[in-house]
Amino acid sequence: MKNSFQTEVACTFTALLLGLSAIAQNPIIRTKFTADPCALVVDNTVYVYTGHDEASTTATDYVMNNWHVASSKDMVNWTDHGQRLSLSNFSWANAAAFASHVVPRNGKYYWYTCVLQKPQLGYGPYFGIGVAVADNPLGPFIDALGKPLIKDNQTPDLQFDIDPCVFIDDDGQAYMYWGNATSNGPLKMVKLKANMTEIDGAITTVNVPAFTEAPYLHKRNNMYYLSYASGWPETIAYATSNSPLGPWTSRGTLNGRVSSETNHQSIIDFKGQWYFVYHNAGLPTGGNFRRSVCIDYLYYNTDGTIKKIVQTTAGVKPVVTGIEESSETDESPFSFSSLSSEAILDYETYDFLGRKITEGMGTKQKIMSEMVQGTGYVLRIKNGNRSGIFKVIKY
Ligand code: FUB
Repeated sequence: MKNSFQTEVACTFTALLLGLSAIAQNPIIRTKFTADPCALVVDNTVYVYTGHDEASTTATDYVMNNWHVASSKDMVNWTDHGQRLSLSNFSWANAAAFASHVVPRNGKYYWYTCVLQKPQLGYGPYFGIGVAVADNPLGPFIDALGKPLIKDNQTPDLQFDIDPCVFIDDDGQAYMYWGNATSNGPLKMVKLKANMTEIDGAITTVNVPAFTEAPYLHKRNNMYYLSYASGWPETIAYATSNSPLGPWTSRGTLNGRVSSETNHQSIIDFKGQWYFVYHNAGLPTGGNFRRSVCIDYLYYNTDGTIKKIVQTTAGVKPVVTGIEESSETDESPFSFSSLSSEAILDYETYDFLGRKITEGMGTKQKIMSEMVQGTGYVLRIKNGNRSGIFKVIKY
């Protein structure tokens, strides 16, 4: 029989465990094994497109036959939309539904994949890159070409044409990056035509140190960031440039080792906060071929470089599900929603009867976190050239 001290310890321990499990958001998908995330923001929703690890606990290689999608409006509550694309969508595919990337253009969604090609088709013995297209983020997706966009034999110095990432610059030019270091394979890049299903010009080689696979390009404040899996076991390294064509300045490690040998990232800005979406082997019975998608915060230094990712099991906090905003005065030189997430604001909030509710200093995220969902506020930002009065409704 327990004495009262033992009972108290047991209760405290149980409460601690409940508390920990309540805040552990990583991995974000727990009902299956998912890998190689590509995150995409569409309006108020984040979609995460993943590969699907189906290998058994004793497997010594990947078993990947299809790709899945999950979505969230707050980065914490995820809806699993299940399988949305599979090897069977590509008549020329043989096996290995490896990493993929989705990009929207002209009201359509283009899902770039890499798969082993059927050898009898003469495209080369290894991987090709395919593209499927749909009218909305969840599909149905169909093979846009009926053949690879990039065939293995188009890149004699690259054995594994895998891990496509497509980036569309502000001027509308699309670029695709892909590659894998097997047999010293390099990182490749080619421009895409506006139809997103044809290459535009020659395939070139991109020079970055210790490239392994998983290139990902994003842009912030006119700086281009090329992150990629590096070394083995992999870390995520990154380089910066003032052009998507380079030259690239190496910036070191962005994400250290994870619990799987592979490391694969996607980087998004959702409602003014940057996120690092990646995979590890964090689920029970997880491993190198049984991976799981996680999300942690990504922060920039003032010089535009990125702070090393802090991997957590707690994950990220829920974001407000949306704001509606209207400017109340002509003195507002900016919109509240367009403010950078790092800007420190001196602010006051009032209800619509003019009664002050809160005041303080902090980021947009701090202000929004103090607002009750579904409520309207008058927000007065007081600092200098960022002063303005807004009507903000959190919904
Ligand atoms: O998931 C299969 C392969 O593992 C991907 O294509 C690579 O990026 C690595 O994560």
